[in-house]
Amino acid sequence: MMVSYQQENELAVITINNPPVNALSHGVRQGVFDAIAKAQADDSKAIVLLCEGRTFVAGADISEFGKPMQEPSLAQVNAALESSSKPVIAAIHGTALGGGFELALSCHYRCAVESAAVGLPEVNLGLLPGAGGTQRVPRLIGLKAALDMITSGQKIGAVKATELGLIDRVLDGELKPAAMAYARELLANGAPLRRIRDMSVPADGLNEQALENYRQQLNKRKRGQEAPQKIVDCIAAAAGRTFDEGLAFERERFAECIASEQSAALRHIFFAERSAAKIQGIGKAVQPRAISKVGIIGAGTMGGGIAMVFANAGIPVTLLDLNEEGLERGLALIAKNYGITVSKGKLSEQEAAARQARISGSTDYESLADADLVIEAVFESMDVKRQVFSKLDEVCKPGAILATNTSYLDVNDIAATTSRPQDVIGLHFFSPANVMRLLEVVRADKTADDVLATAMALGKRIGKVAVLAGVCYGFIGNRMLRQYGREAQLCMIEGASPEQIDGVLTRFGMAMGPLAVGDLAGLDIGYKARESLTEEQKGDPRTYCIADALVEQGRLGQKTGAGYYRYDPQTRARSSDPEVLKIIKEQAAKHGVHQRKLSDEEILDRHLLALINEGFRILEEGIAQRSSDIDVVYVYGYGFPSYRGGPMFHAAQRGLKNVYESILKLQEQTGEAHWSPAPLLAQLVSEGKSLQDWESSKN
Ligand code: 3H9
Repeated sequence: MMVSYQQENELAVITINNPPVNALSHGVRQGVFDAIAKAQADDSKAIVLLCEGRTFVAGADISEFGKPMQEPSLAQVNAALESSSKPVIAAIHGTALGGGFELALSCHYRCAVESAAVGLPEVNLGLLPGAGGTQRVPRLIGLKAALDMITSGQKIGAVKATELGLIDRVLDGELKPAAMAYARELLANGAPLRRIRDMSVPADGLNEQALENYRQQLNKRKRGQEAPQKIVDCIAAAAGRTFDEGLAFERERFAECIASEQSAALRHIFFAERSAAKIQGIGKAVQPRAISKVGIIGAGTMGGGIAMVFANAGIPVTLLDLNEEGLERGLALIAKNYGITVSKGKLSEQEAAARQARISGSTDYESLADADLVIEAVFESMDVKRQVFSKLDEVCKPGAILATNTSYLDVNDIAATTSRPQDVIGLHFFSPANVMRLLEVVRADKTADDVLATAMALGKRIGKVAVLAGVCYGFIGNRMLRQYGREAQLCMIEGASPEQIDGVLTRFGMAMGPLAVGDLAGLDIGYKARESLTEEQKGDPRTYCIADALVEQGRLGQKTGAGYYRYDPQTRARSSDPEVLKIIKEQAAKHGVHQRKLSDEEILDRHLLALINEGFRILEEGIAQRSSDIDVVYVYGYGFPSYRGGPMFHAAQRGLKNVYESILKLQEQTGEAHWSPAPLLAQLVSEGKSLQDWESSKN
């Protein structure tokens, strides 16, 4: 039974129990609807609505979206709650999210334990609150606060929510007894039926112009996304229309969102993120190892960032660098970063100090003897890594997990330098490590199952999205990035400017264009890496000659004020540079490339198809467990627009046949070997199968 009903003296209690998150599946909606009807007929005087398990209702059941809706709808349930002739009190613990919070808003009073939070996160799924949220919230807290809450999708803690007026009472003590006492208090005081639908929107001075400004800001913050603008439309409707008209307007906008490709993509990413945490063949029986002390080797930007990630999650860290000065610099940078967060008002001074205190510096490997996990983040050289791992093998306690943060090197080779390859794993963080959400967990041939299980659980604990990858050059993300970067270079030498290429890709929704990213990272990195390669290993000179020419003229990117672009020394504002176009032309002439005008469509297609084709190879080779994992890597690590669902989802939406034929066409036009379609893609197209068909037949 998903919903139970009991009468306890003058109070009726409706309890929802639909693990894991009490989503509003059909059974829950029906159960609450029936219970409300029952409560109208008995001699109870007030109704308390609460949930079993870890949380109040976390929203509509997302897995039911796209299927025919079975009545009663959430709107019908909410109307029944709000029309109840007896006061209904929602009692919240955990999180009341989306439809769950809308359910609570249809009650006459809301109380919550202090640790609870409420929110309307629909925007993260390309949706808007579709069961009255956009109409009831402004009536409670005003238009401006409603806009901020609903367009951000952020959760609001119980205390703050009470200050705002979203919750009426923060409860002391255990949920149910405290909520019952609150209900009895309301009864004793003759509290009225407080129906939000009957309230008017408080005036908060938000006029047409302010609304327009808000829209423009949103356009920047949520570039390319449809749902945020529709949320503004709905909230404006709350001010200008009757409650019922507003509800009808909201319902129509919700229907548009749910049918949109953007929402389908964002829902795909929601479930993709959750399935990424699961490793095929490793069940719940495999217990993760306990991690309560972590060592990090290398106090550079990466090591320092990783140290902050653990300190932020409450885990003590020893940051080791053999170079005393390097260590001091690293610790000072960490202190500076915390200082910046405090000055932005995002962290209290006290909390920042507590986090910083969790990081201690050391120059002695012996200080890692009792660490449960050590992550190496030193210079990307196999010799250096080998030295580090043999040292770790000497000093670390048995059972400690030894991880490398390498981006490209072979984790099997690194593991082989130790006497315990089963404990060695890749943990590939992305820069800046304390900001980027992706964590590639690299499984070497001998990595033990419980080490993998630990890495996935740890990923969640430190707020990262962990994705499993196999060993190959560049793992999932950087291996695909290489193909993408190649197209950026080729498009340039063939005649596209950096602005055109970056413009096309940012309009598609990428967080940054590939050349702006190059300037940010520093063009010298690739240059130095190429220095140690043979001509053959470097590959086609057309794919790096422009970058090399820029570096040789001292244009290393943002840090030298010039790279593919020129940067203002004060503001860092970017502008195009005719000098770069000259360099590109020279290189084209030198390599016998005939320059022409490239269309935006061609540029976009070549970049996306390069990613997708490599994605299929990665999938077929088993480097990624599933296509949705590749999407998660690209969305969380490489700025691919989440509202397009990642490269593989995008490929499926475009149609595999179309993708295949477009790649074939490029192969015919260019004669380039890199445009040979991935065998798996060719196979699926010839068999008329989808990625899903292939994945389910494999499992
Ligand atoms: C909405 O409400 C629309 C309405 O306005 C209008 C309707 C007309 N449905 O995240 P976890 C599953 S839109 C179905 O690992 P946590 C999840 O897939 C919705 N399933 O746990 C996972 O399954 P599995 C607005 C859901 O403790 C399991 O539950 N609400 C839903 O880290 C555990 O999830 C939201 O957007 C769902 N709504 O975090 C809230 N939610 O074990 C979405 C979760 O098979 N949910 N599952 O992998 C969340 O943000 C987090 O799940 C939550 C718990 C914070 C609740």
